[in-house]
Amino acid sequence: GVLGVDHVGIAVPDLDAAIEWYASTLGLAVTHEEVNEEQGVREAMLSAPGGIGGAAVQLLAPLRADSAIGKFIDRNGPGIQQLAYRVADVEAVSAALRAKGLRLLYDEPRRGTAGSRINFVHPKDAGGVLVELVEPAAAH
Ligand code: CMX
Repeated sequence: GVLGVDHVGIAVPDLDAAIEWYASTLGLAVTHEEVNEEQGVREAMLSAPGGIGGAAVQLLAPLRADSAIGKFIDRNGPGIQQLAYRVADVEAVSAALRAKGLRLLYDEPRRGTAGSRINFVHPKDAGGVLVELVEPAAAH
């Protein structure tokens, strides 16, 4: 099942500018940064140094205008784009949600941050929230 909230994903037009804003305004520091070509994003994970170790903030900047983040910013402007839950087994949770009639975006998990395996529930089947399921690489 779901283990907890892994991160909140925020769509930003410019990753470097957003990283600087979160550092200077809220004191958050980057713990991981990568480019995911398949998802069409440049992304960074942030957390509070010496903090409570809760969910991370994920900044997502589009690599292309026709990517999920590019389209999201086009339609809504920058803002919260997704809520990601950590799971131990993404296939098992995806199957359980499909059995409840929810639409999963992918038939098979795809590669997410840091080698994790991910899938998404369509926001129209989750109360208007794009829900990501994340199985961390270490758990597999
Ligand atoms: N949160 C809430 N609602 C959203 C949404 C979001 N992020 N994105 C779209 N919607 C809503 C739209 O407002 C629209 O609603 P209305 O019909 O009422 O206007 C509806 O969903 C559109 O749905 P759609 O036509 O099926 O799909 P879109 O072309 O808008 O794409 C989605 C939406 C979720 C399928 C697409 O963004 C997607 O495939 N996302 C998964 C991948 C992703 O987000 N990657 C980036 C992050 C990568 C990572 O985390 O590693």
